[in-house]
Amino acid sequence: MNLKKDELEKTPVRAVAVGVEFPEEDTAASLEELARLIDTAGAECFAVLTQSREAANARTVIGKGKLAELKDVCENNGIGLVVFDGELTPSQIRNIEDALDGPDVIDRSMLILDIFAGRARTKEGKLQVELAQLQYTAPRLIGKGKDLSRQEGRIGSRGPGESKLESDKRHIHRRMQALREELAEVERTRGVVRSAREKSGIPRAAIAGYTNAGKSTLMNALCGAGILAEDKLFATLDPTTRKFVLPDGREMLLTDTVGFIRRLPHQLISAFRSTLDEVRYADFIVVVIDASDPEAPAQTEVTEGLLAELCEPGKPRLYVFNKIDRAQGPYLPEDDPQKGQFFVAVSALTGENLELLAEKLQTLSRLGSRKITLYFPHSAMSDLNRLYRSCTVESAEADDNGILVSLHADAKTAGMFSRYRIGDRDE
Ligand SMILES: Nc1nc2c(ncn2[C@@H]2O[C@H](COP(=O)(O)OP(=O)(O)OP(=O)(O)O)[C@@H](O)[C@H]2O)c(=O)[nH]1
Ligand SMILES: [Mg+2]
Repeated sequence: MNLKKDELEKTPVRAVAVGVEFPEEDTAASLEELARLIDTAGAECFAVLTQSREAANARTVIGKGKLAELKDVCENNGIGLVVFDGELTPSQIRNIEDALDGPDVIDRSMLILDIFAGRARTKEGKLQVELAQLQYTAPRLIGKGKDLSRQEGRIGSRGPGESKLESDKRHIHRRMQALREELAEVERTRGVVRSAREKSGIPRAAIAGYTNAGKSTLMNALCGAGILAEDKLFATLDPTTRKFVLPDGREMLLTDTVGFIRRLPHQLISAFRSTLDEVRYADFIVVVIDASDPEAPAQTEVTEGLLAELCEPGKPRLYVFNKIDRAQGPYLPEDDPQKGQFFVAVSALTGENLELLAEKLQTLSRLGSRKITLYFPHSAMSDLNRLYRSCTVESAEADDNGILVSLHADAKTAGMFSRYRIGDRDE
């Protein structure tokens, strides 16, 4: 593993991933993912170190022997960063840093927060990431504060350390409050846009799924959205909404969202609330799955777990098994309209089966809608114009006294024009 000196000089930050294998837990996939996260953060994952244990060592997570081995690896290979897969307490970080005497020590959550910080582009994204980072840091500072306050009464215990800590804490809490207020403002704007969309009656779907599943690529293929899609984790942080024209000519809105991952720090979920609300307010969800990844079942489980936190149960879903250009034809369950579950296998990259996907989007966008027939007398032309602006009228016939139209409408639109209604039937 020893590298020549000139090779060392070329490499910026070299990292080691460390994981503890507890009995009956599959840590291999999680560690592989950690290595990719390190790469995404701009460092190089030089080695992965694991130790099988019944339980974590309270002081240093891994045992003495393993820690010595880690120190060796670090010293011999110019390692600047050590990332633990599990969450570390502040005192564990201190203990491990003391033992290694050199590299920075962080945990998976801190790494994810760092990636988000580097990727946020919009004002909202930046505010959300900063809030998440402070939410992660604040209790840790408070934790240290407690350690110190226990020493109260001892001579010299009220040193500059503690008062600096107190002022840090106050500063952090003030900043968090300011961020929450700014975010509330952004959320209000988002709410206004959302309610305008709601009034328009256009069906809306959110594209959700594990990071790197191909959500943005799919969105680009469908809507020509020009969103950055790349082979990196968390390429997308800020949601983008675009129109998609369904095969029957009607329009719907698709929103590309931030990707999910195992053990996403909950501070990020709460800070990204307004972004993730796109999922809550969508009429249905397009769940993109990387069918070429052997981890797909576990990733789908993580996605479903997060979706359950974010929106009401039973919201209809279209499961898109993506990347079939490099996967063995995935097993595709039958559509179940009763449960609101639909399935399709596509390649967002080659465009294979995207027409079929569009048909399914059409079916889903009509769920809960019914065909209605309305008759507008000539005196009600302004209402008819309003209808034309918000819905796609499927047929129209004029007679001497007015115009007869039929269309697919959801309950809200049907209610809005109910006085012109002359009959309808369920789809
Ligand atoms: N072979 C193949 N690669 C694909 C397909 N769809 C997407 N990819 C690749 O998968 C990688 C991730 O794609 P993205 O669209 O950025 O994935 P995402 O789900 O938006 O990822 P995040 O925004 O990071 O959550 C890119 O390198 C894409 O080119 C596909 O159908 N086939
Ligand atoms: Mg994306």
